[in-house]
Amino acid sequence: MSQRITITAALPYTNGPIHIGHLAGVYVPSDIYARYNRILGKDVAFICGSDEHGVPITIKAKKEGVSPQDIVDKYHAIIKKSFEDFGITFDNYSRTTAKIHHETASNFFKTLYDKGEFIEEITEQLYDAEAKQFLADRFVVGTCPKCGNEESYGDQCENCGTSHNATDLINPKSAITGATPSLKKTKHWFLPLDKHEDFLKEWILVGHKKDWKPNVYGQVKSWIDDGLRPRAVTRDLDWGIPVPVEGGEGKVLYVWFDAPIGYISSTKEWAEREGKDWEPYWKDKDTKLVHFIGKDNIVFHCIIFPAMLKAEGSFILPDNVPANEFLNLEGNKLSTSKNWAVWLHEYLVEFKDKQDVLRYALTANAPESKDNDFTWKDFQARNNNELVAIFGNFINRVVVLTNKYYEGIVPIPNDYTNDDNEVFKALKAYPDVIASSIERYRFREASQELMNLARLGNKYLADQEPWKQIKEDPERVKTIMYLALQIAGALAVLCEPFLPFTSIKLKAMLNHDALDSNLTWIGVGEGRELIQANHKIAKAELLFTKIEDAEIQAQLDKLQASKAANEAEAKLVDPQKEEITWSDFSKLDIRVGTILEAEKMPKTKKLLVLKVDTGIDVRTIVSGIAETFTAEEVVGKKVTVLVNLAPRALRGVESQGMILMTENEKGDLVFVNPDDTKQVSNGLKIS
Ligand code: B3M
Ligand code: ZN
Repeated sequence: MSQRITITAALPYTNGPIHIGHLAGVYVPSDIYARYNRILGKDVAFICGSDEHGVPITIKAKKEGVSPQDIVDKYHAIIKKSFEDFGITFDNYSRTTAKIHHETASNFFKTLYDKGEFIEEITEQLYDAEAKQFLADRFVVGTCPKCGNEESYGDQCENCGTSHNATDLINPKSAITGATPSLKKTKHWFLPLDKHEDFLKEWILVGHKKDWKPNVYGQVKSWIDDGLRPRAVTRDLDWGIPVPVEGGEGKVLYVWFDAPIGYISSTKEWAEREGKDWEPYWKDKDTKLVHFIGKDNIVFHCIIFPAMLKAEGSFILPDNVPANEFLNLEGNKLSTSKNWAVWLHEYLVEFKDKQDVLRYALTANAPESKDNDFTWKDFQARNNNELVAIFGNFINRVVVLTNKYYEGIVPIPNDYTNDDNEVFKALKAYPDVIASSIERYRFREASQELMNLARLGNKYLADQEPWKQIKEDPERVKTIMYLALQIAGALAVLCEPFLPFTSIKLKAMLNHDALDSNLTWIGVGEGRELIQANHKIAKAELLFTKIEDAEIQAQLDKLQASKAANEAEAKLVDPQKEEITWSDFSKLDIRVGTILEAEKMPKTKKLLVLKVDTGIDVRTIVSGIAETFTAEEVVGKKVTVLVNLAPRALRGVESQGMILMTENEKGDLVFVNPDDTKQVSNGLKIS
């Protein structure tokens, strides 16, 4: 029986579409791992689904004036499609609103309850009297007791990753009304993490010291060293899985209690569909369980979920939790609310059929051991200098020349030279080299080894120059082309986990279906004949195409526009100025006026010199509006004028007042006009 591996990828929250950060951090590495293990014939269950409970979804629904169900239906469909489009090969993609999940999570809770694994306690929780609701999780924001971040959520600080209780926050404020919450008594069930401390220490700090990534191990160790405390696993909310025990009416399971159980229910759903038994995938101690997550999820997967599984008693624990750090975009943190992101569904419109390019760029630059930056320039370079110039160029030469010299029929090789033997030897080593990196969750390294194999092929052709030798020594060229075809075959197989769409295309070019079964990962490593002499390959097709500067510039412009919109929005919501008295206000003399004349101030970009009828007099006002308006278009305009502002000289012209203006989101100036539909005479006071 082949080894069984259960691979889970963090369930994305369905409160928005997904972006490159999600792909780089979790879904591409887990997909590489799943594909690789399937290629080796392992019994893989690659599991994911939408995380459809939790406060972020309720908040989004409130904002849009729709129901939480509407929100999760919408984003579940978008996210699922993005995964399919990028070739993420989940065996099952479920959702936590599914009936099977509600039942599974509910039963899990009941089992722990019946076993006496919870503490039931009435405690004081944060309450917003105005909104008439308890403030759990993201409904409350305050200062993190550990790192001082002023925008920590009730259950977790996104700055330092600490998971805490909402009542631990310093200066808590309701995210709904902004009010300072009061305390109100309510009953909840707590998982006593302190009770599991010894087991967690033994299991992780002793058992996984060597094989877990240092960033994961370090975080877990620091939490354990800080001391673990009971954590509430229920909430006073109305969106979620109802608490299934007496006294649980009106309460739901904490989203981080139900979500990881989602891995189990998704496995069940898959097994039912496939006619399999789900239990060995979660209960057989020979099964290897691996959780792929982002670093903000470490505490839940390394402490809370294992404690739950242990308390339940019949489940295995993860063998590894290869969490990634964060990906930034062009030097700034990825942000959904600020639209600082590359959305997967938009990428595919702009870079049609270039899924593998993004997969490759994100893997080659994956945030495996530290936060990393995605830049469009790097993306372009990965495509143009590596995928096109090395991988694509090599394959194109091999396939074009084989067609040109031999009408696509693989030639029979002659004797090998020393160089040939060296290349054969190097080729044979690649499957193990790449496998070793993948097994250690070093996907960047693995992707670079794959590119090194393409480099080997490219260099071999460049050194041997078959296009020169074809006249003088056609027999030698047969050997060269035969060997180059073996490298092309190896690339077709070894690139599959990383570049699945390319692998399919390349296999089609090599007419893979008509080959015997040597062309496999194992076959390459054993030095078998991958592409036999006399086999006929197909015509060349381009695997990759160059990405032009203009395409990259368009992406940078798009980000620039997001930045400008954010800045404008930030301006719109400038905090209120210091309070003034009524008498302060009454000092301002604001009148209706009409611009009678306008001309550009010589040698300036911004200034117009205006003659304005204020009803009191006709006076000169110098106004910095020339970048938005021409002199002609402002003449005749009714405007609002502050008339008693002390005069001041601008470029030698005395300005006797100020025209009131504002700036829109795009940064254009806009007149604050008196209502033009009514007759307003010059000189009328504005108060
Ligand atoms: N939905 C958090 C996140 O998207 C969460 C993961 C759940 S995995 C069980 O970051
Ligand atoms: Zn913090």
